Amino acid sequence: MKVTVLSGGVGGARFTRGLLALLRDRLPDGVGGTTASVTVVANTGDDMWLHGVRVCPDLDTLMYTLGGAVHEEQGWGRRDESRRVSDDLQAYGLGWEWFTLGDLDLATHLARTELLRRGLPLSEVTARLASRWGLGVRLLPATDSEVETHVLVDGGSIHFEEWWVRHRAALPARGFEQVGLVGSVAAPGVVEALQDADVVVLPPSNPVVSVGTILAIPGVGEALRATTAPVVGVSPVIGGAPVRGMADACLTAIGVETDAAAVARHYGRRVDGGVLDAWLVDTADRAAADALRDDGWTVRAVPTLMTDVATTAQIAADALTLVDRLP
Ligand code: GDP
Ligand code: FO1
Ligand code: CA
Repeated sequence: MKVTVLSGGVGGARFTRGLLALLRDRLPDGVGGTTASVTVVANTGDDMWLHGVRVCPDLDTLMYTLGGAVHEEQGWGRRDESRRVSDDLQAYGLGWEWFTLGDLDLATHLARTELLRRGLPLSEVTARLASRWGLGVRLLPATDSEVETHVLVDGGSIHFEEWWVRHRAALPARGFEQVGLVGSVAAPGVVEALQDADVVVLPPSNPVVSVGTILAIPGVGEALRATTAPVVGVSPVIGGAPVRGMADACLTAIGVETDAAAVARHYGRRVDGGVLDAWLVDTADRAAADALRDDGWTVRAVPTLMTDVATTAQIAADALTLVDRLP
């Protein structure tokens, strides 16, 4: 049983943690053993160089969440974190003004940067970092190329993280641009993970700047459209709003309503040239489910709030059931 997940940070990481719990429960030989393997393709559009170190927020959120080290309430970064380095840098009048890099997190960025400077591609660096944590998944960056999401705002464009964290997505955005996209290629293993999968899952990640950016990498969207595996998505929008974060600002910027049915139609059905075969929405969105079903969609409404791992495992089970892939 091969499962491939296209993931952003917090939403995708929490979903994958539940998926792993489900597979461990249902497949006694264990995930990573003979019966199941999970590949997570992570968004790298949020990555940036910050004062000399390479920061990969979504890869790290996945690594810390699946490795049991995430700051649970925050959703990103390390638990039991401190800020001594950052604070001491401020004393020199330097430091990261609007982006907090904790001391333990900084070790990840330093290690990554060291390995990148030795000439290793990000995919190999990621495998090296991930090996420490025993994640139970193969973690792949969408691309080894530096493709960074920038936001088109009045007067120019800024890095996505500056828009999201510094401005809390409150600066009106006219759209998004993937700087470095031309000439970029999917990281080794990404296209194969889609081609060879038994099922592909679009978890409740940001459809625009997480999943959208992964799909924009040349070859990735094409591989998803062409795979023989069923593709099932879980709505990140519940009752007309994102569960956390400002994904509504991203959707508005590209002219998509913040609504579970609108997000599904934005992804599109594969029979119509889109990327989905089935769509799981929350019970709060039964009306959206009905409207989609009337249009021929395979859709179901279930509780989709990822409140704990067991509840999330049930969401993963519901997603796999919808495309007849529950092991
Ligand atoms: P980010 O990179 O940290 O922003 O994380 P992702 O791109 O993976 O996911 C962000 C999306 O996950 C947001 O749009 C949230 O609305 C959605 N999300 C977060 N928690 C939940 C949840 O419990 N249930 C559902 N359905 N969506 C969630
Ligand atoms: N999110 C914040 O809201 N503030 C931060 O200072 C911040 C720092 C940070 C450092 C490392 C990292 O891996 C993630 C970090 N995030 C921070 C979260 C994250 O970058 C964003 O919430 C997502 O990428 C949005 O998609
Ligand atoms: Ca992100």
